Amino acid sequence: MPTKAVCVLNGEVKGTIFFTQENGKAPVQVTGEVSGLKKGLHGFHIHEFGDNTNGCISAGAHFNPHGKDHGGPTHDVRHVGDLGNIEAGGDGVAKVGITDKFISLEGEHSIIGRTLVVHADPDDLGQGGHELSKTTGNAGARLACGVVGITKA
Ligand SMILES: [Cu+2]
Ligand SMILES: [Zn+2]
Repeated sequence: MPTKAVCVLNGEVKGTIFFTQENGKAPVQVTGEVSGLKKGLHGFHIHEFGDNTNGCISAGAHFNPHGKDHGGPTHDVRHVGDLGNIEAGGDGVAKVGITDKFISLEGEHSIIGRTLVVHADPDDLGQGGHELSKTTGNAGARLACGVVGITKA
């Protein structure tokens, strides 16, 4: 069973993100860097499909095996794939350091073979009052994406 995974983000911005989990148990540590971003917050999610045949759009909606509303990473009601936001500084670089208890590298919450997406706009964590808040966090366009794959432990 995988304890380490990696995702290379390609698109209008670039990045490499690493996932580490001990013994298939929560949490998963998410680390790495994304560059070329506009300063500020950018939605960061696992989407359902590991399909990039038509670019990031083919990745489908947020990974949501339990049919919940969109939310923030610390909320009880959220999509499994809701990792919140990453924040870029004035240099356009976001350093990622997330610890998440919902995603996994095995079992029914496994993100292996699914797509990580970084968005143009902030994720409002379900609380923005926009018609898209409860489905996507109104995070806007998909700037870059990549499939999460198993790597050497
Ligand atoms: Cu997304
Ligand atoms: Zn979501």
